Amino acid sequence: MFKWFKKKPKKKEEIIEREELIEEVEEVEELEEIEELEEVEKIEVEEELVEETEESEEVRLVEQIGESLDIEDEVEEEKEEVVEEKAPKKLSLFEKLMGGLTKTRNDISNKIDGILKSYKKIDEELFDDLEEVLVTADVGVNTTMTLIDNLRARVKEERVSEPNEVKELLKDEIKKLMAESKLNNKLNVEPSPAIILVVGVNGVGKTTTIGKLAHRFKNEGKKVLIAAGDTFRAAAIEQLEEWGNRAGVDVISHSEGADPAAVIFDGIQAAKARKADILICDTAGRLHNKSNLMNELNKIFRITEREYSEATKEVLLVLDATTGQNAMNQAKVFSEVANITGIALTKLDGTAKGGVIIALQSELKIPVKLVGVGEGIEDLQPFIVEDFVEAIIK
Ligand SMILES: Nc1nc2c(ncn2[C@@H]2O[C@H](COP(=O)(O)OP(=O)(O)OP(=O)(O)O)[C@@H](O)[C@H]2O)c(=O)[nH]1
Ligand SMILES: [Mg+2]
Repeated sequence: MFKWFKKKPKKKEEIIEREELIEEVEEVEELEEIEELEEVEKIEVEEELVEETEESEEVRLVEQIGESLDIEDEVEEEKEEVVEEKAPKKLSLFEKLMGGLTKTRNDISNKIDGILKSYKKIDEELFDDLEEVLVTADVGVNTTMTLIDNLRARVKEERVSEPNEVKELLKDEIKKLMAESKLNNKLNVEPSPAIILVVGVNGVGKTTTIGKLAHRFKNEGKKVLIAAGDTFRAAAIEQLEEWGNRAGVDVISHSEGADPAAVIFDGIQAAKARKADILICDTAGRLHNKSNLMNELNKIFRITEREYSEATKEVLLVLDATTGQNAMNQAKVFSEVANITGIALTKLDGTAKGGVIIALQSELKIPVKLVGVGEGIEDLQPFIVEDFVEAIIK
C-alpha cells in the first residue's frame, strides 16, 4: 500500500513532471522545428542567393563574353582594315598607270569630249580647239602642230565626217608619232655588269627613283649596289641609305663634301669585288651653271669609262613632270653636256601636264624609259607608249 501510496503521489509528481517534460520537449521540438524551418528558409534563401549570384555571374560572364566577342569582332574588323590598308588590292601595272595619270586624263579627255560634242561637223575650228587642249597639257607647240597636221590629213584621207570619230584617230596619231622616233624604251642593263648614272636638277626625284629601281632589280633576282654620289649634304646620303635599307641593297658612301667621282670609283670597285649585276649611282643636282655641271659629270664619266669600260651604261636623266615645259628645257641642257640615254619622268601622279612625255620623245628623241606615279617603292613603271596613250585619252 505504502508502496502504492508512495507510488501514487509519486505517480502524480511523475505525471506532472512528465507533462512538464513533455511540454518542455514540445517546446524544444517547436523551437527545433522553428529553427529547422528557419534553417530551411535560410538554406532556401541561401540557395536563391547562390542561384541569383550564379545567374548574375552568368549574365555578367555572358555580357563579358559578348563584350569581348564584340571587342574581338571590332579588333578583327580593325585588323582587317589595317591589313587592307597595308596590302591594298594588288593593282596591275596598267591600273596603277591609270591611277597615276588621273589628273592628266581628266584634263585632256574631258576637254576633248566637250569639244567633240559641241561640233556637228569637222571643221578648222574643231582642229584649233583640239590644238589648244594639247598645248595646255604640255604636249609642246611643235609636237602639237605636227599631230594636228597629221590628224587633219587623216580625216581628209579617210573621209571622216563625224566629230566623235576624231578621238580614236587622235590617239592613233599620237601612238604613231611616238613610234616614229623608233626609240628603245628599255633600260640598258643587259648584259651585266651594268652601271646606271642618275642625273638631274635638285628635287626632281633622283634618290627616290634610285630606291624604286633598286627594289625592282632586286625583285628580279639581280645583285644590286648603290653609290651615294650626291655628297652635297649629309641628309642626301642618309636619305639614300634609307632607300637602300627599304630595298635591301647596300649603299657605298663617303661623308658629306667628299668628291663625288671618288665615291663612284669606290662604288665600281665594290661592284666588281662583289660581282654586282647593276651599280646605280646618285649624283648631286645642285650645280650652279652649265660649265660646273659639265665638269662634275665629265669627271664621273671619265672614271666610269676608265674603271668600268666593260659595263653596259645607262645615263638616266630624271625630270619632274609637274614642271611641264621646264622639264623640256632641262632635258635640252643636260643633253648638251652628257650623252643622255634615257629619261625617268617622275611625279606624273601630281600633275595634269603628263603630255610632256610626247614632246620629250618626239622633239628631243630621247626615250622615256621610266615613269614615276607615286612616292611608294612600287610606284615606278617601265614606259609603254600604247598604255600611256590609252591612260591619258579615254
Ligand atoms: N608624287 C610623287 N612624288 C615623287 C615621285 N618621285 C619622287 N617624288 C617626291 O619628290 C621629292 C623629291 O625626291 P628626291 O628623290 O629627294 O629628289 P632628288 O632629285 O634626289 O632631290 P635632291 O637630292 O634634293 O637633288 C620627294 O618628296 C619624293 O617623295 C613620284 O613619282 N610621285
Ligand atoms: Mg637626292
